[in-house]
Amino acid sequence: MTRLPADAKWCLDKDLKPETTRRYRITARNECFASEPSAVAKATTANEGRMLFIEAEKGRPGASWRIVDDEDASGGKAVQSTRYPVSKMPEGPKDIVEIPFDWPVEGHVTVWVRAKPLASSTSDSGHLRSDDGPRQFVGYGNEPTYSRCARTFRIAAGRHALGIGIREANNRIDRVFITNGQKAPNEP
Ligand SMILES: [Ca+2]
Repeated sequence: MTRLPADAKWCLDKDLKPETTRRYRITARNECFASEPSAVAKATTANEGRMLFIEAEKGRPGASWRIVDDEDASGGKAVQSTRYPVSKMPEGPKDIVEIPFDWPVEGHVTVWVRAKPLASSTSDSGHLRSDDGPRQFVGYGNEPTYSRCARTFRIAAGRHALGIGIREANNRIDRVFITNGQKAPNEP
């Protein structure tokens, strides 16, 4: 039971779990009497979503990538592209960092890639794909600092492989964040 001031226009119910429906009824009271409870009002907290962080250097980098030390990267390491250019998602595995992951439910997932171009115009893009799906262009920002870009895929439940492809040399991929929720990652 929550008591509110007479002029209250709202009541915030904090610290609830995601995807939980709560039901509320309102009773107005004065010093002597209480009204009948109102009809039930329902509210459901948002789907926070599943979240998965994977270090790019823990994936399977093809021969056109190398693992580099980077103090700005999560885990102190990233993968850096070395081959330039390819205009399409490469056919073979050498130009791809393959990142396997398990996903328990069918549906849309947003994949956030934390990446850094070492030069603003010649290393600021790449490719991303899910399993054997179509490649998607990803821009890695204009500054030589880490930022995140996102693409959305629809996947089945089960084992998957995210493919990060080379489009330009000398960009660094630090980490990926996979979620079916609405939230962007709140950590590197
Ligand atoms: Ca990393």
